[in-house]
Amino acid sequence: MTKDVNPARTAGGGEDGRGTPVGRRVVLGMLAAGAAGVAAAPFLQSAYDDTLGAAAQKDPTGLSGLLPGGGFRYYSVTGSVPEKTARTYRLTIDGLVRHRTSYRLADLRQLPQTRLVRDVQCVTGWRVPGTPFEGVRLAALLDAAGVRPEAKAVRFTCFDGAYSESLTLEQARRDDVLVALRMQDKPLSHAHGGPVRLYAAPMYFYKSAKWLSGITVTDHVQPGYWENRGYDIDAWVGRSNGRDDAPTT
Ligand SMILES: Nc1nc2c(c(=O)[nH]1)N[C@H]1C(S)=C(S)[C@@H](COP(=O)(O)O)O[C@H]1N2
Ligand SMILES: [Mo]
Repeated sequence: MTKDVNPARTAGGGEDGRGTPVGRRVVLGMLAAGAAGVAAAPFLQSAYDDTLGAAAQKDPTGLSGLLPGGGFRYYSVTGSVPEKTARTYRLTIDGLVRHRTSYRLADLRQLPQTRLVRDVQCVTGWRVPGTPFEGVRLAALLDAAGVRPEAKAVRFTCFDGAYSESLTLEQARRDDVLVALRMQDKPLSHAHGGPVRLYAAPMYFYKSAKWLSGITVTDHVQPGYWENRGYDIDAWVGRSNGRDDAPTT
């Protein structure tokens, strides 16, 4: 088993905010500059790099303390995310399926629910042991949609308008991959990606796309947001380029 740090991760930037001016650094710049900072964010990023770098890596948004159930860090690659309610939320399943489907929250709640209790592991090192997640098996939604024979992968999109993730079809059909409606035995809060997020239990938490709005069945894996920035596509905990022994950032 190797734990090589992918060169792209350190040289090209990563979830821990080093390197390329993307993601959390941009968020930091926007927080520092307010709404007017959106267009100028890449510039502000470098300006704030040195002065706020250390603090940014501890808590890039300053919101961690607001999250219930200590130990979690709030992550969003965008500055703010609209809230969706049971009335406005939709999850669309499309692509290489026989039946394009749109679920409301109530529809998802009526399907059989699976509860898993596993450790949450972020690729930057923090971990939250024994966290219950509950929701519908992704495999059940794929079966209901009728996956076409040429399909190979699944792409996930989010109503934050920026994040995406991917799984192979084989991974997506595992029984420990959920379209999660509950976390820690409560409805998923907005901060944790509610009302619905992906939960890919055996993989680093960046696979678990928050604010899930689209599931598209595809004929090849389309790398997700962090994967385009150097993280492994197959994000098995302990077997990919995440450092599960890394100090908490
Ligand atoms: N839409 C979206 N999903 C996302 C992210 C994000 O920035 N946007 N960050 C990922 C990462 S890196 C982690 S560690 C977890 C954090 O989940 P939390 O905010 O509930 O702790 O969400 C993952 N899913
Ligand atoms: Mo993460």
